Formats: sequence, C-alpha cells, structure tokens
Amino acid sequence: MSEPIISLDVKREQRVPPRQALTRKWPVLHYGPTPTFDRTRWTFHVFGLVAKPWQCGYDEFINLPHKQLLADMHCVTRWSKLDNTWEGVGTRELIAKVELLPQAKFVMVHCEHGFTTNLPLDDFLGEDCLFAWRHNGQDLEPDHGYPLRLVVPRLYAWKSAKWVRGIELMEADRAGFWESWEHGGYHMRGDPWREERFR
Ligand SMILES: Nc1nc2c(c(=O)[nH]1)N[C@H]1C(S)=C(S)[C@@H](COP(=O)(O)O)O[C@H]1N2
Ligand SMILES: [Mo]
Repeated sequence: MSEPIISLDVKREQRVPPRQALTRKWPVLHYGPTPTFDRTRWTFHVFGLVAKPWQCGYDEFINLPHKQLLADMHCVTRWSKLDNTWEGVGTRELIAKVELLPQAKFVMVHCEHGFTTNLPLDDFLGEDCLFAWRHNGQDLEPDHGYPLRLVVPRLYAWKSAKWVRGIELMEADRAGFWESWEHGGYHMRGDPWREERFR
C-alpha cells in the first residue's frame, strides 16, 4: 500500500482549533443504539444525481483500492483527538464508480437507523476523506463505526458518520440529523477552524 495521506490539519503549527481541548482517550459519541452487522446482507448505495445508481456488498466495497490517512478528529462538544491513522477506501475512489451529474453539489450520507449528515461535495471529495473500517492498525470497534464509517477530518466529527450504508448526491443542500432544527441545528458545513458549530 502507498504512503499514508497526511491531512492538511496535521501539518498546521497550531493543531487544536479554537475552544477545543485535547483528549487521549477516544470517547464514543452517537445518537441511538449501536447497530448489528450482517455481512451477507449489508449493501452500499450511491444514488441521487448520478447517471446510474450504483450498489455493492461489503466484500466488494472493502476490496476497492485502499488508502491510509493520518488525521486529527474534532468533536463539536469540544474534544479533539490527534494523530489517528485510518485505513479504508477514498471517497474519490468510490465516486469514480459512478458518473456524477453536473448539478451534484452536496452529499447526504445515509447510515443505519436513519441517521444522516449533509456536507458539500467539495468537502466530501477532499484527498483526506475516506470510508474506513480500520483505526490505528486495528478493526474499528462497533461503537466507533464498524463495519464502515466516513472520515472527513477537516470538518467537525459529526460529519464523520458511523455505520454508513450509502450516499445521495444532491443539487441543493438539505439538513441531516444533527443539522436539523429538531436535533440542535448544527452547522451545514462545520469547519472547526471557523467554529461553524451551529447554523
Ligand atoms: N451514525 C452516526 N454517526 C455519528 C454520530 C451519530 O450520532 N450517528 N455522531 C457523530 C459525532 S457527534 C461524533 S463526535 C463522532 C464520534 O465518533 P466516535 O464515537 O468514534 O468518537 O461520530 C459521529 N458519527
Ligand atoms: Mo461530535
């Protein structure tokens, strides 16, 4: 496998965004129960503004070309965990499987139990964004997103959705779970360096 991608945040002189505190432990944070995983029934879907929807099973997904990443993680509840190594499939690698329609500008990430999160397509396609199932050399614990989570290191960690099952390409932005007014009105983009916590 090639050398790990180093997220741009890791190269900053000051690595902790405003009003964040470092943690060495790895907190578990999510809404609802941790889902169970049935490898034979798991599917991943790419749909919305693509020329043709695409889907695959778990073995096919994890056999797409891998990449490694070194990145920091910043939760909007004010903890930051530095120096995580992740292994998985780059978001660009996945998108290469479909033909995006030119109107596609935003992504809705769809997860188990109906959890969703939205982000701009350009952020989703960062070179440091991947769908991961390994962290610091081990398979992820189910609580941290096994069998598959998204990692978008340059946005607050609620965009790094756990237990991902598909993505939807959209023309207009739409609020996901934490972004909805009902669940707090978290920011549509969520850049920790600009403290985009709420909208
Ligand atoms: N499916 C799902 N993914 C989620 C969440 C969630 O509620 N559901 N919470 C997010 C939040 S707020 C954070 S900080 C990170 C935490 O990841 P961790 O539990 O592995 O530390 O997961 C994100 N991914
Ligand atoms: Mo979070």
